[in-house]
Amino acid sequence: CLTRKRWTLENFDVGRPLGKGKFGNVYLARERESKFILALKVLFKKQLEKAGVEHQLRREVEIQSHLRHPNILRLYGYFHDSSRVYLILEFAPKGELYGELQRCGRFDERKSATYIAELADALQYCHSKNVIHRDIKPENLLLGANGELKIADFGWSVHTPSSRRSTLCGTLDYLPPEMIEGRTHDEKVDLWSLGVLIYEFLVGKPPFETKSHEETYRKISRVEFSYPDFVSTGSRDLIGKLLKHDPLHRLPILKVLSHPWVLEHSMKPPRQRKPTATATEGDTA
Ligand code: AK3
Repeated sequence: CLTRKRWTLENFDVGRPLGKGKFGNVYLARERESKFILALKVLFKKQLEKAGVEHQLRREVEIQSHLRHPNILRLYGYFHDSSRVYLILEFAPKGELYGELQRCGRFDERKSATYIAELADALQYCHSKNVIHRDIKPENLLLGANGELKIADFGWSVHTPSSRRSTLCGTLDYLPPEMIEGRTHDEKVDLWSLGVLIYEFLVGKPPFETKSHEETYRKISRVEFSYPDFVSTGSRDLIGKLLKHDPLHRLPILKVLSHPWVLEHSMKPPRQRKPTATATEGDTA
């Protein structure tokens, strides 16, 4: 049982590092008593204080404790010692989607549409609980044992609506106009990021990527991007309907799930379908 118990580092055997981050690394770990395999993210209190993000971490833990979805990485709990905070996380055996994209260069339509369907399903669930992730990008997407997508790192997530202007650190590539311009925003920011991701899966790089922050900023606020020839009409239609400057004009998340390009190429079976009398295990037809 990973809940209602006080954890300390003594409870875990810590193994190899799985990844490095700005505030600390994540390690493979095993709970000694149950032998349960998990991931342990170590964050340094000094660095969290210096960056003034302790409230975000508290919010992440609070938000994550209410989320249960096959495509959202579980955060089981946390503990701390004098210098560090530890997040007890579900282990994603196939690692970061970012790494897979680097290896492949870009994904075919089948793989892209499958990931997008999983992502849209998870986001639809988050939005139904008034949670927006706000930091959807390949680095924050992990892969489960069967290659299924898992959204991770809710460190930037909030309850809607939000007008918070926390300092934007890192890349602007996945952020919508209303966020880079510091306006109020809602769950429709994740729709924009979804559009950026479909493009990146299919092309191998995000649509507004440039060498400079300023140039990327300008391209985002003008929604200035183009498609290589090999990008299909169907995927262009979906990307175009998500990368709209006005958040109200973006395709709603449920319509992403039922978009013809997603339905045609996704390998993910539609959810919430009950088995019928004619579709049982023995059937081969
Ligand atoms: C396999 N990798 C919040 C703040 C600052 C599981 C950080 C694997 C992995 C894995 C977070 C996170 C994360 C999940 C994924 C960890 F204060 N939740 S990171 C790489 N490979 N399996 N997990 N990686 C703050 F601003 F809020 C810094 C966070 N939060 O990092 N949360």
